[in-house]
Amino acid sequence: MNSTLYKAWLQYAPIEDRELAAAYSRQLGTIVVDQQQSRVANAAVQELKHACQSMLGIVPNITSEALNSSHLEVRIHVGAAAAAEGAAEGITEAMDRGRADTQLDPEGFTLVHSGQGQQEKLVLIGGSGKGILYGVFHLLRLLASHQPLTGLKVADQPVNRLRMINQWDNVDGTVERGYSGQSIFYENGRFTDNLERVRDYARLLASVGMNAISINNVNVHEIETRFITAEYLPTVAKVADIFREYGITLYLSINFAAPLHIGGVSTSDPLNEEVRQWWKDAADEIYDHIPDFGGFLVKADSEHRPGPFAYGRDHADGANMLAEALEPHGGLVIWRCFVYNCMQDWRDRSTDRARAAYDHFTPLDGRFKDNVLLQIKNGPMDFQVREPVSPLFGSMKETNQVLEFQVAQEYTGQQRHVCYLVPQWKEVLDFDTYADGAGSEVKKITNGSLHGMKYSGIAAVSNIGNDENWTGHTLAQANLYGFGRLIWNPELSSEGIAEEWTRLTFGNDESVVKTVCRMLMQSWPIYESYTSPLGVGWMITPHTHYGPDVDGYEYSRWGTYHFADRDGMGVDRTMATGTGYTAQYFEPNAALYDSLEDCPDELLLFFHHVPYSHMLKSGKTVIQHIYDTHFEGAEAAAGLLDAWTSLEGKVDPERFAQVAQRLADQAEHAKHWRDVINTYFYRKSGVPDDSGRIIY
Ligand code: GCW
Repeated sequence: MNSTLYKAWLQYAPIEDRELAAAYSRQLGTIVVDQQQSRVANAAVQELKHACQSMLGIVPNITSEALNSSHLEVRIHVGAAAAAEGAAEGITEAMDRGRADTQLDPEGFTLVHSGQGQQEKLVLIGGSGKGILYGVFHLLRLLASHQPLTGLKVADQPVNRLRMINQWDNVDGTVERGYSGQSIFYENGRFTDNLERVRDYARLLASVGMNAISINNVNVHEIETRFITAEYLPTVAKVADIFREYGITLYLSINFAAPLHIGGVSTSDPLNEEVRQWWKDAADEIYDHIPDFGGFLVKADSEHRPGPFAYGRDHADGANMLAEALEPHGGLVIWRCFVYNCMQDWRDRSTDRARAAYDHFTPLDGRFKDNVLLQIKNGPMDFQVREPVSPLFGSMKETNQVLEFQVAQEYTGQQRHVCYLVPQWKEVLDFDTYADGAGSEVKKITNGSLHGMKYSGIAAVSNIGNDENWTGHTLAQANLYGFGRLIWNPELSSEGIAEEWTRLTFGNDESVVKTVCRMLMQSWPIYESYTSPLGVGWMITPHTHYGPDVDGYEYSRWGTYHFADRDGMGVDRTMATGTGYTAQYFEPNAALYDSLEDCPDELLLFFHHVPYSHMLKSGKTVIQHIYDTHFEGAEAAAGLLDAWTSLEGKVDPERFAQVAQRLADQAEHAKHWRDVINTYFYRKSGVPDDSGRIIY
């Protein structure tokens, strides 16, 4: 496929500016590669070659001979100081960033320009083939956004070690919480024969620095349980090989009850010797096929999935058993903390789903093996449009932690509404947990620095499928792009990432760049304003999670309540009168959230039950806030369509029409949200709107 929709941010659009194109052609016309290139570095050079053909109309000459005329030199330099080698001027200075010192990280690179005229030289040095790969994509970003290479002096390396994407793809071809068509990996109960699209996905992921993928849903069904057996491993190995070429390590989600279901063992008890041996044999078999296999992603004792609880064991017992099997091969166990009681009675006020992960896991701190990482969702509930940060971050000082985001917009408009999530993720990463006093931000936990952890990182649920544009909504591509870029370096700004993506995706017309960036930056606040107010969450249609249904989950067993009655709404999670959830935070966060006066407005109803007349810091009552934000939000959604419409003729017709259609649907659906929410709360409270607008 060759459409603009398909190419996403790897458009490699021809560069019309002749002078610029001539300079790039001179600088990149010859590529000198050193003799012992790695396979990943080769893939990078091929990408560069392909991009040069597309952007500049030239086919770079690739050689291993040293040259005196202008060229790009690409080489790997393992371990030792690049500066000491005198490889490129000014390198030490350029490397003075992030975790960098004069040692070149295996995933890091330096890219330095020197000389002029026919003697120009660009030198790209990677700490390994992966460094070269990331360096090439950096270079290509510069080209696509028309930035000069002259005087360039870059040194970069990822801040987070594990940068992972989780596919929730099922072998029947469906994708759990997928909003972009069917799986690109599977169809009709088997792996797809055409892996070209998987290769292009690997390119997209690598281009933003991702280095790990799990390729099947965490809810592991019957056939998928067998992926770790000789029956499927040769095929899994083929997929692993494609990702390997782009520096991406493959993981599988496993079924904790596999020994029982497919192993002929009568139990899956993690302390049973036969079970332990079964997992060891399974691991040996996997590594015979995939020597660099990453490890297992595990959802256990969660939403009816099997786990150690069935045998009276705890999650450390379960995770450690798997870790022991993977350990001799260098594999990791990524164990999810999304564990809660999903069979709660709404009348039971003592059980609080928000408390669950912390209550389950903090007592186990220090008991997990070195190669176990706990994967924790960003918030204590489930990827709502607004939630506080999970209090588990920083609370387990002897346990490797991975943060889990959801790029798929399950609760944020399902890629039918535009909702650029990078600003939300940035708030999470910048959140100060105070685990070790001020300055204990979540980003220092994901990069391992706060507690000196061996393994750590960030994962996210993917938003792609086999729709031509990958993500259903073309603007949702920005979330996948943004996830990769932000976790490479959490110091990047949301605006900066939006701008990069827009230039790469739609070109450099300044009015397009400005308009699209503004739309993206407005989109999360807009979505929040016409959906669920003040951090209360949910209020969506059960199961599908799309569209408003205020009481949809109110009397159900999922633990997701707003407790609205005629007097007020919100969940009391305070220490004195509520569930005590606020006490799971370190001070001063605990006191901040616990206090009705100090709790930030946007999270008020997450932490407190208040009357509709409660005055917010904004100077409005809760009920008036609900009315105002819903009227304004629906209007702002219509404004997004207007903004996009102004770009007609500046964006290619295919993508213009695709986005216009989605924005039109969003504007309509936002009105629906507005009316359902306003009517509900008007009927409940009996309080009229100050401005006398129509509420049905
Ligand atoms: O968000 C909820 C989803 C489930 C999902 C679960 C999880 C994969 O609604 O579809 O299951 O979270 O994260 O495990």
